[in-house]
Order: sequence, then C-alpha cells, then structure tokens
Amino acid sequence: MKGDFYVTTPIYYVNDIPHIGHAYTTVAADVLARYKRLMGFRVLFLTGTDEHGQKVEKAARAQGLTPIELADRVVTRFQDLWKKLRISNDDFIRTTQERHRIAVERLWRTVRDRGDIYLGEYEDWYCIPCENFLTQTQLVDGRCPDCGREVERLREPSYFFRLSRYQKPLLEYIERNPDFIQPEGKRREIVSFIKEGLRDLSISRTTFSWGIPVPDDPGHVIYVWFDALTNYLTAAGYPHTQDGFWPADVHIIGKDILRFHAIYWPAFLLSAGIEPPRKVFAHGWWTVEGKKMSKSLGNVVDPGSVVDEFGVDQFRYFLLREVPFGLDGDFSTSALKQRINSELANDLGNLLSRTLSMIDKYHGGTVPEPSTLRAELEGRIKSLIEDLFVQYTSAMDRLDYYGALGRIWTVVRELNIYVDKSAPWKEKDPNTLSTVLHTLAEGLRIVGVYIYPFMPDSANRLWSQIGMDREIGGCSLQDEVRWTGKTTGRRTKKAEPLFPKIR
Ligand code: ME8
Repeated sequence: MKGDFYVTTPIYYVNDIPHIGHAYTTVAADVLARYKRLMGFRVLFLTGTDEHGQKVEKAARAQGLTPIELADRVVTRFQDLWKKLRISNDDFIRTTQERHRIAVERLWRTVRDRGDIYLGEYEDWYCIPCENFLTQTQLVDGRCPDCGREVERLREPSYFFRLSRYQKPLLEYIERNPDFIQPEGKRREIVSFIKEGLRDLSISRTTFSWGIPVPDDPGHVIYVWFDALTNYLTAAGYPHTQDGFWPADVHIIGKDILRFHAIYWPAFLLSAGIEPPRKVFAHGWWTVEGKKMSKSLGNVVDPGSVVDEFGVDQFRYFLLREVPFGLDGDFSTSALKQRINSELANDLGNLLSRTLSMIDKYHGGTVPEPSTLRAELEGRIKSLIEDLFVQYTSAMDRLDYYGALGRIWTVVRELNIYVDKSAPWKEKDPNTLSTVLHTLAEGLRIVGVYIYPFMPDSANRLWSQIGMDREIGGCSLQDEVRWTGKTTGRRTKKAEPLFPKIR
C-alpha cells in the first residue's frame, strides 16, 4: 500500500434529478479513484446527497411531499445513475443520516467553544437556489449575481460565524499551500476575494425547519452549507475516528461552489483545529449545444439517455476528452459522435480488430513470441510506451485527464502507423511476422491498462479479447504497463467491435 487517498464529489441537492453536470463531476472523481487504486493506494471515494435546507423543503412542498419523502425518491435516481455510469464510490452519504447529524453537532460545538459563533440578527438578501446570503451591493439588477434568479429579503435572529477573524489565516494557508486551490486562475480569484475583506457569516436560520437543529437552541436550524460541507468529515469517521483519510486529498467540485469550499470550509476547519483539505479542484461548466442548460429552455441533458444511446464508456470518454479539466465545455451530439467515431471506433477499435484478425489469420489465434525488435519499428513503439508512464502519471496526478488521454492516443495512433509500415500481410519472414503481431498485442494490453480508469468495461473487454484472464481493476498499474511480453501464448478471442460506429 502506498498510503491513503480520499477523493470527494459535491453532495447533490435532491430538489432535482441528476443531469450531465452532476455526471461530469462524479465521473471525474471516479476516474481519479480508479487510477489511485491501480497505483496501490487505499482509496476512499465519497459521493452523496445534500438533503436539508430551504430549497429542498420548498421543492417538496411544491410536489405535495414531505422533504424526506422527496429525498428518498430522488436519492435512488442518483444511486441508479451512478451504477449505470460505473461509479465506484466506497461510500454514499446522505445528510439526513444519524452519523452526519452527530458530526455536524460536534463541529458546531467545537467552533462555538472556540468563541467563533455568536448570536445576532441577519438582515439582508438570500438566494434560495444557491442557498447563499447576499448583500445589496452584490446583487445585479436586484437579482442573484450567480444564478440570476430572484432573491428574498430576510430579517431574522441568526447565529454568526466569525469569518472576519479568518481572513489572515486563510491567506496564509493558501500561501503556504500553493496547490490548495486549482486551477491556478481560480486560486487568484479567491485570493483577491478574501483580500477585499470577509464579513461574518450567518450560519443559522429560524424561518423554516428542514435541517439540523442548532445544539442547545433548537429554534434555529443550521445553515445548509455548514451542514453540507461537514459531510466530508462525517464520511472520514469524524468525530469518532479519522481512520487515516483526513485531510481529504481532493474535493472535486464545479466552479459555482468554489467560495464555499475554498473560504468557508477551511475557515470552519481552522476554527475547529482540524486540518483543511489538501486540494479543492474547481472544474468548468457545461453548456448544451451552445446554450446554458436550464429547465425553462428544456435542454437539460439526461445522462441516462446518453448512455443508452451511445454507451457508458463512450460518454465517460467524451466528458473528459472534450475539454481540459478546469475549463468550460459544450455538450453536443455531433461532437460526441465525432469523438466516438474517430477516436474510439477508428483509432482504438479498429486497431484492436485488425490485430485480432491478423493474429487469427497468421498465427491461429495465439499471440506469438517475438524475435529481434527492429529499432525503427518495434523499438520505437516500445520506447513510446515506456515513456507514457511518466507522462500519464504526472498528468493524472494533476487531474489533467485531457492531457493523459491525449498522450495515450498519441501512442494508439503510432500503433496504427506501425501496422501500416510493418505490413504483416506482406511479411514473408515468419520471425518478423511474429514480432509484429506480438508487438501489437503487447501494445494493446498496455493501452488497456491506461484507459481502464476512464473506460473500465471497454478496457476489460479489450483485455479479454487479447486473451488476458484478469480484471484490470485488481492489478497494479506499475506492474502491468511494463513491456514484459505477458501476452505471449495467449489465446485471443474473436474480434467484436469495442466501439461500434455511430451513424
Ligand atoms: O451545489 N456543468 O449541489 P448541486 C458542470 N448541494 N457541472 C455542473 C453543472 C454544469 N452545467 N451543473 C451542476 C450543490 N454541476 C450543493 C453542494 S457540497 C458540500 C454541496 C455540478 O446539486 C458541479 O459539480 O447544485 C456543481 O458544483 C454541482 O453539480 C452542484 O450540484
């Protein structure tokens, strides 16, 4: 074991069913979790649902349900989708669970005992869709600056967290941990936001009741973001044990909720004397066919139907290959088809089927043993593949999925060029022919390991077709990506298209 690795997604609100944005964050976290397991880490991969707060209460009322009834219904939609998307989470947290209430109460009491919570009165604006407190000057044309929707005026007694005390400690923390907020541009935004000054934060409400009551003052419910952020600690065992998983290695989130994660969350933790997470990575935002996704436009993408139509691995691949992680992207059916047909079906799928049919035709369906490698041909492929290890792992460790896939595909294209150059169908020398067939099988075996975190089912199918009898998930990446000739003597299977062409 290399150590522990703890990765999280946001916990999603249950006021609405999952869409492509939720799928994106969760697939990205899944790829990282699978990669880290292959690298020998003990991984805790957490996702879940955010079930309290005014927004969920309001949505439930509109549907004639109690909030917990709504949560119970919607949570299965998330869980079913995660199964369908091959999400390998180790835990699923719901903020209505008992273990979570205990953790939130403990964190509240700890922060309170530090002298960082006081009773006052909140009088200002509130955006229910964002569950966010806003000042008059933050509003844009009287609306929420983040989601553009109407805000409401609040005036009620409230507990406040002394966020103003943490301006300096936060800046120092960010300074000392330059990788804490990623990507870099987001770090700068947060730093300048903090430098403008932090006001104390309202952390309780009295005008609705769907939440965790404030300890020793049950007339208040705890602010949903104080409640929600604590989920990351709950799942690590807080307050009982932290079992080696805290601090979290990375919270993967969308850029919409960066302030909550990069300012409030570390401030609560610093107050409680708990180490903040090592990294918060804010990814970009998806539009759909060039437009903002919204219910009123009716263009919300249902990830389940995309999977049914195009395939699970095709969808996972597209999400992480279409845009560099951290930037905004646009989802369109034509772009998805284009990637599937050119990169998956043509580049990789065809390489596999050509290789299998040549092994079948020229060597009776058994991967031959190689003889001497020719420097310009097999030697070149072997060294490209050997160089991939450092390129791939350094990209993956930076959550540069786009870069990692780009590197793999460079090798895939080189393998295709190699097939054409070495032209096995013309080769007269049986030793050379064996060397070529072996090189292709060995190259594909190793490519299979690298693509596994992104496309686990297809990678396993690739392995099985070239005669490997293990599941990649149980292997060690470092062992399996070495050019060891493990494919020699394997019985290949009949070529079945890994990625059918889409018309
Ligand atoms: O904010 N593009 O939950 P939420 C990319 N409960 N990602 C998107 C997206 C889009 N168009 N739309 C949503 C909450 N997302 C809180 C979180 S965490 C302690 C509490 C993704 O259901 C993205 O990850 O509104 C974003 O951060 C998340 O969904 C918001 O999900």
